[in-house]
Amino acid sequence: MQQILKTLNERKTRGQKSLAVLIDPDKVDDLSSLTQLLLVAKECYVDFFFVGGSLITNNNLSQVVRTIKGNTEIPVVLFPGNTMQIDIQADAILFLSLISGRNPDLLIGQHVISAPILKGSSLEILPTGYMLVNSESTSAASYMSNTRPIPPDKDSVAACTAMAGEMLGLQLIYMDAGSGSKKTIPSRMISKVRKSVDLPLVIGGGINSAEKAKFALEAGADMIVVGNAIEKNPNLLIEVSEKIYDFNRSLNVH
Ligand code: 1GP
Repeated sequence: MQQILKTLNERKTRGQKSLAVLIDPDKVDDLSSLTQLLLVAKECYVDFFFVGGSLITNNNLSQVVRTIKGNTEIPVVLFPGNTMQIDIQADAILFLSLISGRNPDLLIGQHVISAPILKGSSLEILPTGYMLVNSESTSAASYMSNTRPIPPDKDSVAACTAMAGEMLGLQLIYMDAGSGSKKTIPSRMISKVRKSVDLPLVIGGGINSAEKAKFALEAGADMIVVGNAIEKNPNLLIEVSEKIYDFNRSLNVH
């Protein structure tokens, strides 16, 4: 059953915002700091954990997923950098089609490889139009994907890309400035994409303050993803989740 997708669509209809915390297994050096973060997350309004990264050089994806599942009820969504980042203990997987790029392997190739494993699993599949937006063509995601991101001033390109993704049947649009990016996705571009498609819109990359989270939410993000900055400052999780809470409280749906 497409429970997460259903939830996201219902929330979008109500204008309710969601927060996803990204855990990059490559940056989890010791599980005690992860457990600490999970304690904070349980007290905050965290809706999802995204787990994944451009490159996982250690072997602890499975352990990270198990630790989250063992300590919280918050759903775990895989955000895989490649087909090796599949763990069936998770609840769902972003089945990413990198529609901002022109690398066939990331538009269909990796999907073919992972399809039989995913089909045989109980993971909820979330078909996602993934769009990299960045002025630096040297971000880890751009380099690893061998694609050029959409330039941040090309709002129409972003809107048409999202529209095409929607027409192809994708169920979510995820616009990402890249982990740790100095610049977030411009509000103007978020608004333009928001007006162009009816799908839930996920925004991430470089959100390192409550203020930036607020801008993305006001511009039309249904969900924001915060990773890098929380690794550096776990208190930020409290501040960002308060912004989500404020938004949702004004709708009377928190
Ligand atoms: C990166 O969108 C995610 O793919 C989150 O970005 O790590 O910069 O928060 P940050």
